[in-house]
Amino acid sequence: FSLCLLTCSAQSYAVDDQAGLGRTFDGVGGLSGGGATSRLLVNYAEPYRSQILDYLFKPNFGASLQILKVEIGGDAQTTDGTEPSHMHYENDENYFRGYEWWLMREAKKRNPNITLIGLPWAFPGWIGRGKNWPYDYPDITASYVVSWIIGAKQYHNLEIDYVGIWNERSFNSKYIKLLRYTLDKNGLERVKIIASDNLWEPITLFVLQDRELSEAVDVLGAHYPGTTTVPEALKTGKQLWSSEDYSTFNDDVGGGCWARILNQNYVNGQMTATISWNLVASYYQDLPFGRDGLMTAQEPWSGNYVVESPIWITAHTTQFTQPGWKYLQTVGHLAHGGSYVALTNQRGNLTIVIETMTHDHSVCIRPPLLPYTVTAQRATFCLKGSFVSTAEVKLMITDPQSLQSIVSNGSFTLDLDVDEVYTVTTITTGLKGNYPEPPPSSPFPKIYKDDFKVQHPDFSEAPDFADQTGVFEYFINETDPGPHVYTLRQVVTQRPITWVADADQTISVIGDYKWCNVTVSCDLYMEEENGGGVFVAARVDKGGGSVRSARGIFFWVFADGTYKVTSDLSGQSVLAEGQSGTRANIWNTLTLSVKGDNAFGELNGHVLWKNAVGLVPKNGWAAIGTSSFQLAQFDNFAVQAE
Ligand code: 147
Repeated sequence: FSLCLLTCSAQSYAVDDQAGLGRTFDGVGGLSGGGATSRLLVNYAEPYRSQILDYLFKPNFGASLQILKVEIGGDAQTTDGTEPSHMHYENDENYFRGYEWWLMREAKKRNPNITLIGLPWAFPGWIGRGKNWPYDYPDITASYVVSWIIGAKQYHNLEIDYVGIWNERSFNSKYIKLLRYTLDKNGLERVKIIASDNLWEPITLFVLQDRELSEAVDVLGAHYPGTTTVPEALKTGKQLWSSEDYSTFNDDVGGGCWARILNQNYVNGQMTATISWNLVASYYQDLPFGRDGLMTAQEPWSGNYVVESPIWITAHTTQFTQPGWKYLQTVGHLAHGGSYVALTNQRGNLTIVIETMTHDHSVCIRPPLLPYTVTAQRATFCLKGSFVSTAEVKLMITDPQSLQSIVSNGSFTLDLDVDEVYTVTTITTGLKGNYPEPPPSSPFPKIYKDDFKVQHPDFSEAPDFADQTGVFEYFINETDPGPHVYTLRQVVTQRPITWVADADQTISVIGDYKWCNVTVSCDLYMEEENGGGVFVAARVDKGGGSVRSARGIFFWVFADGTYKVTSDLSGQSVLAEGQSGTRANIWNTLTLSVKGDNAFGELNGHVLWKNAVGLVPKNGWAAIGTSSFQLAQFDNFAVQAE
């Protein structure tokens, strides 16, 4: 080794397994949900939809993700919308709602080895028997979650590998043990439990103090850990994961954030998996956390999507490793800033990932990043232990075409620039996948119609509607004699166990946030005689966690024979009101026309009110909804925007 020792002057780093190896690598992943972050993806036409999925999941092509984590829909608002539960009601079970099943199947199709994780953010109201809390009846909650796992296998042949507790909310030891017991009782011993998808504490203390809890929990998952862990977490001996991270605008700085944490979550925090919130930014960009995904696919109407830098940052690790590989103990920081990790499959393959991200080029949304400096530097890596004989180490610097053998005399030297990622590996299958440019970006169509007449819809939700409270599903009125056999129906009848403050009304938004002058019309059918109420709206200015305070122009009719025009979803700021003669169990057509400071509303073709617009937002989405958690149907939705 004398030659190497000679070369290993100044800044040199050993790549060595003589003292044993480090932890087992569990993978890099993306998170769909928490919530509704893939909503618009499903409405892309082929071939674009498959191309997007290839960039995310296809091995040796793009991000080549090793983990897919999804939300177990709970009928409630969970950041960018609601996701439907497989059990809206206690006696209801349906494993074909929403798009997470489909997404998991598509991921598995491309990578049969991908690790699948499910985690609830919210639960349907019946789980808490009316209380906004999932742990009073832990047996109900456990069987509800296990049903989802059984349904995944039974209806989609999907084996869920890990399940979580309650995203960023309280955990409960009794519930976690019961969940373990219920899994085992159903033959799901192989399904592992992650806890608690929040901070390192207090779950770590609970695990250290409770033997039975410790036996139930397989992985400690922390969110946005800022690349560090706590000594107690290490003491548990559990795998440590950053089970949600990133959430940063996906420009080059977002890519820098992702590169830095992918390496340093292990270097600083011994974390062996990192999962990006979110997988793909497929929700209206004006909803919260616009474009915080590994790539952007938010225009199904145009087919445009953008493969952003985090995709290629991910590839630097995922295309040259597999879950089950071991980190080496010889990982760390570089002398002039940046970090390196090394992984091996213990059968001769070696991958080294080096990142040199500067502070300003790698700030993540959270936590705050203390100042530090990185400068260009020369680094020599000395191969030792079983890697001495690793003759063929190839170098990849962003562009895999530059593959070349760089090792000589058991070491290699790189001149590292700043804000770069370098992969040095024995793996030769890496590829920068590529499809022809997708169609150019264009705004949501100004004229849009949906009669919801689909006999066998692929998805339970109508294209481009983004539910913000409640769940709107395709529905078939078997007995309807007339034109309303195929409708869209709001189906959440009880306030869910919420994750954020859902509205007291239900609402689904659609269209272009920039819309100002617009006519929205829809046929509406109240199923509730007492307290029934439905609306169409324009210029709706908010969704996500602040949906309760959404403003706009809301035109309501009620089953008690009245109508109302309000500038808010909560119905407090009344612009006009009066008699409409409307009642439940018949269809009414509402038309809302807004132009500048003028507006008018029609009921069944007759003007009911006009010029009632006070202080309302200048622009926003179109929307439909109900005045409370109640059943109601919608048909022949139409928008015409200027
Ligand atoms: C996370 C949620 O788990 C995701 O569903 C999504 O909302 C994501 C958006 O960034 O954020 O929740 C967090 C919210 C706040 C903090 C951390 C995570 N925080 O303030 O540290």
